[in-house]
Amino acid sequence: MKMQRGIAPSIMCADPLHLERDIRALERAGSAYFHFDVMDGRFVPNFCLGPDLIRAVRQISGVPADIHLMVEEPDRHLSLFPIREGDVVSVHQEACVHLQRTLRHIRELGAHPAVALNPGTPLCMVEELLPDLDMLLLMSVNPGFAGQKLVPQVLDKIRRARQLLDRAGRQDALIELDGNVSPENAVKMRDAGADIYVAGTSAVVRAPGSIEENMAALRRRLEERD
Ligand code: S6P
Ligand code: MG
Repeated sequence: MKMQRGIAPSIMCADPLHLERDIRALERAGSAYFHFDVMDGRFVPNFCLGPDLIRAVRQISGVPADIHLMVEEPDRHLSLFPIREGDVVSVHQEACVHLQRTLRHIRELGAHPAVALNPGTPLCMVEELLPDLDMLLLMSVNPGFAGQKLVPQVLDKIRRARQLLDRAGRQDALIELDGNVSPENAVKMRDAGADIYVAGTSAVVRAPGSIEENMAALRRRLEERD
């Protein structure tokens, strides 16, 4: 199944006491993916979500999962996740010693393999692996917490990432942006070549306004061309 462009709301930002309500609203509002942040308290200084929560969400929704593993040695945990065809699983370059093997493992499990890069990690760290990945996840904040400010250098990095993928014949591979994706920043990210937008507290989930209104407003901004 081909990967799709669009908005991937961050489930970490949903209201844990009203998770089902938020999931249903996000599905109705046309989420391309649900973005699940998995944190181990080591690779990042926080803990968050896990396979059981993803499994529970899958019982009430068919929206594909976008699993962002912010964990050390992700290979040890991959088989715990309820992966379906069409899902995408991102591992951090900074957390993998044998990254090509990890990407192959993700593909064998039936998901699209993706590499996530911290704001400080240069694109050349994945240059050899462009044939093995279907998506690049460019972090626009340092991972670990919602509600942070954009690291502005990422905008130029998006442009260079697109060129790198195109030159390698990977026009089909997509670029996802994660962190402080406000409507204003999303437009700049789009102009630089972004395809998938992780929408958290800056735009959709736990932002002022209802989930439906916020998703519609973000989509309108992304579709407007000036
Ligand atoms: C951060 C995590 C993200 C957050 C997202 C929240 O480590 O990977 O996916 O959930 O950044 O959105 P916002 O708008 O609060 O930055
Ligand atoms: Mg994330």
